[in-house]
Amino acid sequence: MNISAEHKFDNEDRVILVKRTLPNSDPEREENLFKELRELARAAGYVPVGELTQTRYPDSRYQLGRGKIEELAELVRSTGAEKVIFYNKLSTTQLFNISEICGCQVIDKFQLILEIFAKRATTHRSKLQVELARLKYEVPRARAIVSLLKKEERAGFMGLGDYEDSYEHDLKKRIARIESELESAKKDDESLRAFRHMKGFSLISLAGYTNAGKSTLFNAIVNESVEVKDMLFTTLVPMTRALDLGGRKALLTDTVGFIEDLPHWLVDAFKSTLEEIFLSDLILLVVDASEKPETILQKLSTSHDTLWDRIQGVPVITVLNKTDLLDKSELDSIMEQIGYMAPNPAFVSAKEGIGMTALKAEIIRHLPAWSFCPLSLPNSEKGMSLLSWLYEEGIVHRVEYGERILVDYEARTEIINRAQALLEPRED
Ligand SMILES: Nc1nc2c(ncn2[C@@H]2O[C@H](COP(=O)(O)OP(=O)(O)OP(=O)(O)O)[C@@H](O)[C@H]2O)c(=O)[nH]1
Ligand SMILES: [Mg+2]
Repeated sequence: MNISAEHKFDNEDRVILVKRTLPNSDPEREENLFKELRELARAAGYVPVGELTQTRYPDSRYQLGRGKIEELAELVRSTGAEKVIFYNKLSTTQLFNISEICGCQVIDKFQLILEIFAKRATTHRSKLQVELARLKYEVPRARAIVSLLKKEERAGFMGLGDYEDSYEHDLKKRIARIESELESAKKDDESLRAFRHMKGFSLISLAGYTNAGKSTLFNAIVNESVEVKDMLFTTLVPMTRALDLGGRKALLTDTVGFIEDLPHWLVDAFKSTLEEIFLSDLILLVVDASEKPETILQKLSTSHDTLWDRIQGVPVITVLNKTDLLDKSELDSIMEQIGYMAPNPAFVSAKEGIGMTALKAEIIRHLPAWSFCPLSLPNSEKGMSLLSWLYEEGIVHRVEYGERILVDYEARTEIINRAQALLEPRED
């Protein structure tokens, strides 16, 4: 595998990917699951330098057979890998034994997913949620780790009984603290959205499965657009760029990819990393058009299920990406099969920059309409609170305090309509 020029990871740790497969399992499905592991490792910023699989029932001490583990240890040595990533869930005993033999850190798929979420969590709330999932994953292991160390009679672990209690106690205390912090964190994120709207930005996010090409499309759109220099946003949310789209200011955000078959304890953390999407004015749902139509359909349907209950009224543009890998008749055949779920998709190749002009026009067309309007508010406590709401939702160009408060105001049309409706009874 070429690990030189084309990869630009911020992590670059070399890893070995490992999967144990049950006898009699479907080889095509197994290959897809391994592919998913490669994509997850890539998404976390790792560079896979070796792969190992074995077909057998799980071994309670090593997950794989003892001989295979020796082979893995040799592979770690010869490639200089810094970490081993197992597709299979590992017990604490297995983690401990394998890392002893391989002489490096060992993690399983769930810890890998947690690492990805931790990297992608942008809001305070989503960071807390990811940390919470991590601590909860740790609790059942805490006791096991301590008893393993005891059994091995590690030096330096005197008074382990106390240590055991305090470690678990400490984890539980941290969990309780985060849970209570989460209660109040919601407000911060909502005020972040208000703050962006206040400066006249519409919020656009890129959603879709891992490997669909969201980040490539993100870069393609940024390259094709004029960037609005706004350091503040870039600092607040690293995966966000401020753009000028045909005179309209927008914040484009790349998000973490959807992942299939998440265990229930990871779902809250996952959804919290999607918070950016739920706060958006427009969603670009990116789909890899080079996959089989059945796969595309199934991914579209899972994406809709994930998004639907939280995004009522928010327009979604389905973007069929990687069209450079297909010819016209293949595209037609895909559309025949998936057209009912994505009636008017944008066809692009983010990599080749094809279809970008049409996509941009489509984006601009779907941005929530803004309008300009002079408003006259009563100069009272009620008027002042209405004014502060106006500040949150749009741009106050001019404000003049007199018998009434006169405001030159620009905002989403929906906000102007609401403001006018609130003012009407007082106009009589
Ligand atoms: N042929 C082709 N490959 C593409 C295109 N867009 C992206 N890719 C490739 O698809 C792979 C995944 O692209 P990314 O942009 O990293 O995908 P992503 O959706 O951001 O993935 P995650 O961040 O892991 O969720 C990369 O190898 C890209 O080079 C395209 O239009 N055509
Ligand atoms: Mg990406």
